[in-house]
Parts: sequence; structure tokens; C-alpha cells
Amino acid sequence: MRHLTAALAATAVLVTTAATPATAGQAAATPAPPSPASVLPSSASEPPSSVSVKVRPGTSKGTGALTPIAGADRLVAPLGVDPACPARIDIGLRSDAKKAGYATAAVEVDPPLTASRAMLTSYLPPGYELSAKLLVAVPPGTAEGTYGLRLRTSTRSLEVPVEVMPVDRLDNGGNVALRRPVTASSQHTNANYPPCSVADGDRSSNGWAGGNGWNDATARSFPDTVAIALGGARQISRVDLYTLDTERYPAYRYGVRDWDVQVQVGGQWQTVAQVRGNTAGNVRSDFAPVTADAVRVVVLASNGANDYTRIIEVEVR
Ligand SMILES: [Ca+2]
Repeated sequence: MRHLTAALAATAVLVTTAATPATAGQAAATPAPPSPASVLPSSASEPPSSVSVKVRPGTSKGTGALTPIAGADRLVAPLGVDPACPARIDIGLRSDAKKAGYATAAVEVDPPLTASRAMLTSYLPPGYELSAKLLVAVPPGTAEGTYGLRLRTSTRSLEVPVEVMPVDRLDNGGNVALRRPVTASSQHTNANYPPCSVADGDRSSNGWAGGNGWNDATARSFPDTVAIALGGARQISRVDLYTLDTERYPAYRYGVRDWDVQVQVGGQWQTVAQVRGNTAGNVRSDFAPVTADAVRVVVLASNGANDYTRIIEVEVR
């Protein structure tokens, strides 16, 4: 993690750049990197979902069975969050069959919770696993408590408890922005880039275009802003920003370059840190402790084509 920021109250050490947008004035290019090409199309029988099924080699146990698997042994689903950012869990199937074939599992969730797919199915060679993101929505008015999520094949069943709780009771690891309301200056509508994804607790860039990061809608027009309400006055002194950064879409070409970190105190926004010339995937900004109701990131420029703002996560402590 790189320290590129300095509190304005302290001696500011800013990395500056005189670079201008190389592509300014040209016609708008591709709005955002597409999702990786390694995904397979979903079955037409599945509910609409932006999340695709992936197949990869696994470890066959030679049992001849089809085994449901999940990426976690429980799922926490907070109440009252933006429906664009439901709780998510990896689900899948491992084939220990001797021959390739279609592997299918039913997905069931206790009402009133709803899941993004009712079935998981794919052609699967022996020893391979398939995986997919499952989105679990908590409708307004759902009672707190533990609900059941089940993956069922013809011979086996896996149950994952889903814990529904208010945001105030989440184990946030000190990140007071987690699952709080997010607003942004704009939102790209050609894919799944909701503003609430910058506070969904997932800082990995791997789910880009799958609902795990925000992409603004105004090509080559800055500033772009994203603000997180903290659910009350909180004393904070640190913001960690994660921008798009993968092997295919590295931060030095697709990430944000210049931004201000602002806090809202008494209804007024104050700049507490500035980052200039960033090329890293994540940047920590420390500043003098301040009691604030909200945090805002004001993006002034991006790397590469300098076209869009792409932010995966903003954590506040
Ligand atoms: Ca995220």
C-alpha cells in the first residue's frame, strides 16, 4: 500500500503531474473495460443475471458424485441496503463423475429472501468445478434472523446460513463506510457499476462489470464525485481507496490518478487529503482526526485514456 497523501493541515507532500489527457478531444472510446472473456454464457433457463458461470479444473475425489460447494460457510445479508448491491456468495458444483456431462443444482432460499438464480447448470468435465456468484436480496421489512440457502443436486445438499441483520450490527472491521448509503455524480448504465458497490466490503477488482465497482457516466469530463454517508457523526482519520487494478486492466492505465478526499462537517465539505499522480491499485490517505457525517472522493483525472472514474471500494476509519 502506498502513502501518497498528506493532511492539508500538515506539510503537504504531493506527487504532481503535468500530464494532460492524451485522448482529450477525440471521440469517446469504449466506455469501460469489458468483463473477462473467460466466462461462459448463462443458461437461458436461468433468471436474468449479470454474473456468469465459470468452469475450472478442480480436485476429483473419484466418488462419482456431483458435490455442491460454496465460497463461505455463512452469508451476512444486511438490511436496508441499496438493492443494486445485494449480498453475494460464490456457489458451485464439483464433478467427481467419471465422464463429462451436464451438472445441475437447484438453488433454494428461504422467503422472503430472493436469489438471483434458481438453478446452476453447466457442461462439466470430470474433476472440474463450476462456480458462479449468487446474489441474495433482502426485501424491505424482512425480520432479522437466520435464513437458509440450499444447493441441491440429485444426491447431495449443502446448506449455508444467511444472517440478516441491520447495518449497525455488522462486523465492519473498523470500516465505518461499510454498507452505508452511497451517492455519485453519475452512473454508467451500459453494465453493472452501481455507486453502492464502493461500500459493499469487496475490494477485489476481479468482479469488474459484475457489480463490484463504480464507473461514472461522463466520458473525459471531471470531476466525478462519490459520497458515503456514515450513519451519524464519526471520528475518522483515514480513507483507503481501491481503484480498478487487474493484470488485464492495471491501475496505471485504467485507475484513478488525481483526487481529493473530503469530509462533511456541519454540512460543509472540507478537503483533508489530496492524491496526485497515482498509479497504484490502492492508496491510503491519513489526516488529522475529524468528526464527520460523510466522506466524499472528488476525482479530478484518471490514468491512460483519462476517460472514466473506476473505483472498487472506499474504506473509512
Ligand atoms: Ca466493492
